[in-house]
Amino acid sequence: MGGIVAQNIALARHNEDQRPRTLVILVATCLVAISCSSATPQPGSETDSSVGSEREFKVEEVLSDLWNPRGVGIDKDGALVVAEAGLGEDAEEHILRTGRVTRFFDRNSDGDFSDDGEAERRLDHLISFNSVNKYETGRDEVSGASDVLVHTDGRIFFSLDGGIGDTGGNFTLIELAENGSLVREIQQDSNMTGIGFAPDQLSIYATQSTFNQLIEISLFGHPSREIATFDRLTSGQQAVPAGLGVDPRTGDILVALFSGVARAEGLACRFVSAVMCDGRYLPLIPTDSKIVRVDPRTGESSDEITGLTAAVDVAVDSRGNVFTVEMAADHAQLFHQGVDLFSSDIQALHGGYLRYSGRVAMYPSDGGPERVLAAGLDEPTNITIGPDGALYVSTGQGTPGRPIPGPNGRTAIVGKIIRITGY
Ligand SMILES: [Ca+2]
Ligand SMILES: [Ca+2]
Repeated sequence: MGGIVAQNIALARHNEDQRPRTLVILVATCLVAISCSSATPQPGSETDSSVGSEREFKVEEVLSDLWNPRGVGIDKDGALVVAEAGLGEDAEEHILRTGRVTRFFDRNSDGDFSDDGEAERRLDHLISFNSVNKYETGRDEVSGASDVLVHTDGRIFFSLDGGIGDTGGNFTLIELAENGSLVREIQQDSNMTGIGFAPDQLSIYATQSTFNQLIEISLFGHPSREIATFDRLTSGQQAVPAGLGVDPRTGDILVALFSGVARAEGLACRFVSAVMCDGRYLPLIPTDSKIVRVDPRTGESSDEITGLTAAVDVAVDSRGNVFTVEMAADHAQLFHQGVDLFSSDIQALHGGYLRYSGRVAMYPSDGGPERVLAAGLDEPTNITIGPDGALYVSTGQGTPGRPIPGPNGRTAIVGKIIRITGY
């Protein structure tokens, strides 16, 4: 891990002339946040008979074998519009790039989206890269297509993280017509890990994880507006806003602050041995992550849910219930530099974050206790609430097919979307 620290510092210095020194480290961390993952569906840790008693509490897989599914939008027909960040191949050639946007429609109404003719590609060959070597993080984190929104008029918006190269960053909000044809690309200064419509759908809120900011993007060509810049967290690390959700009752924006790397000193050392409290970088401090509530008019923010670990997304339903996604419970087994994640004889390592330790929790609007709806998920990254209250969660962040330790021994990364109903 000391090596990673040194490399992070070296890279940060290398980039000093272009951007703030913290940027590279931040980027690395947010990429993690952006990613999605695969999960093995399993029952939630509790069943609740007092709520929704007419429906059975269910956690089921509705899509599998995806390449880093991230944002999910739902159109007026109930189809899922899914952004996949891709394989992380970092291809120069357009044709070799693997990010994509696909509409999945349950034509035969059997409850899944994986029958013949149910997938319609909207866009492919989108840029896809892995930060493990690009940003020298040692973590298997794929970036590219990030979050998706479907407007009530059918238009699709999605954010695309093209990464930071020698000539600067390449970050775009892309608008597609209902039929999938490209309408326009709106360039931004930073990645847009999470996006959400303002209640009137005339603008889009976006989290810029590399800048620790929340912004509002005009859909009428006006300049973007900064709503808030987030302070550092408990252990002195950057906030790194990841996903967001708009509260349909109030218009407030709830933002998941994933948290960035921290220096091993003071409070940051409470989960490491004394000998490791030597100023090195710690990729993740458990319980430092949180959800904040932001008033989009004033930019004022307040803590909504604290004590989380790697909170990567948040959503609010029409009754004010809040749902959170935590990507992993800790960091684990970073890769050495130059690792080939596609190699067939690569060891089964966690490779950045503890696999199968993500979870989805509900915080009832009546102030009742937290309810864990799904645990042991493999690096989940996004949550979307369907019109019927179904929760769609993207899982399986990382290089598809890479061997990893699973709950029952060696397994491989598979991108999936699970649905949680009857909670
Ligand atoms: Ca089907
Ligand atoms: Ca989301």
